[in-house]
Amino acid sequence: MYKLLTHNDLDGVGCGILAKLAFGKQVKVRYNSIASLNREVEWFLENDDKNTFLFITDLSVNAENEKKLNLFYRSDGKVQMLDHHKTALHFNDYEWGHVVVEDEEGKLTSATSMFYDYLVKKQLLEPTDAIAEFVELVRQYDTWEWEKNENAHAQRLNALFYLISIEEFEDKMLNRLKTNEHFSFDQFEEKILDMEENKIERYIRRKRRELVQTPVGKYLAGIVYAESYHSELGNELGKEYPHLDYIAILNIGGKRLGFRTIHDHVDVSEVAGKFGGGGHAKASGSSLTNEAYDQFVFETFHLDPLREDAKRNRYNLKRSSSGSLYKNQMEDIFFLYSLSDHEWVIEKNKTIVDSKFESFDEGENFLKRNYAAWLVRDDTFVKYLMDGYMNRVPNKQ
Ligand SMILES: [Mn+2]
Repeated sequence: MYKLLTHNDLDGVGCGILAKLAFGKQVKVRYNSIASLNREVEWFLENDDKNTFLFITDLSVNAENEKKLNLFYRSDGKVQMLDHHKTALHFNDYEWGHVVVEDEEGKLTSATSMFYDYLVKKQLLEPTDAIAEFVELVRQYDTWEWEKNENAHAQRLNALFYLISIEEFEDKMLNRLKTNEHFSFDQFEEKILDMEENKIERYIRRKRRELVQTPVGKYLAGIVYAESYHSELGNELGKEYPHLDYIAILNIGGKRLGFRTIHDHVDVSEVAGKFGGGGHAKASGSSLTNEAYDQFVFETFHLDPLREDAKRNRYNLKRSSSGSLYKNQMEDIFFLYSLSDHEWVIEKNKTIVDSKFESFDEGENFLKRNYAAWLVRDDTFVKYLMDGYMNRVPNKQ
């Protein structure tokens, strides 16, 4: 018999699906949160048949269970742990531990991709195109590579995973991987995934109008309240407002705080660490502690949301040779234009600002970080130019 204890996210369940493909009825799979794994391991060591082969994937045990598992292994127990989290690397000190964050070719690993390689190498699973394609989608999702590769399939696989129960997802995938030559979604799935995507889009559009910005420590944070779709929301808002260092997503009911960034110069696991949380460089989270509440909720509640740049302009455009016009909440007017290729300047209320900028983007970044300014609509722009023109014509009074 085999037993698999694994994570309850897509990557963890991917391992469960592979285990069932390889061992069929010979494996018991239990999906766990980070917190429940240690209880399951203790139960296994106390109650399970000593001949059962234990796999642990995508999660790591606490120090106490680490010792117990090692004793179990040294007294001929069979255990194999496979993980890809940086924080688990010390398990490589054990013969039964195998932790790889990045493989020899420089490719980021996931638990599912590692478990697949393991099962194929041990000849416990016959490799097929369909399984390999499924494994790759899970890997891309879990490592965020799908984003860089714009692999919508990987994102949709994860969306499907959260739309149905784990059991239903398992059944669907097992059937598909056993019979199909290639991995794909069926028509019904495509339909509900389209509907889900539209729903997320509307949700994000609404949330975009609620975002406030504020400096927190050395960073400029965007803050938004949301209960769902955190990774999509964090990603979209991050791209929409690249002048923000990261997006903080507050779930007041759940007393949780999520952090997302699209920037390489920001490590949000560090930001979360300040509030007792953690995670990855691009995505992290923490509890909404009193300190976090003061910083992100109390201090920012009075702020007006960021205004979006005008989107349907024909004249007041970014990077335009005739300049781009911005405004802020205080009704200050900013005109950003270039003197030459690498020299951009800003006039604030018709007075030139001291700084010079190498590019349009640098100038706009300055405007948005310091003044939360937005690109105004064409009518305001035209009026601004007309006024400027009238002032320069002496006889027109
Ligand atoms: Mn994982």
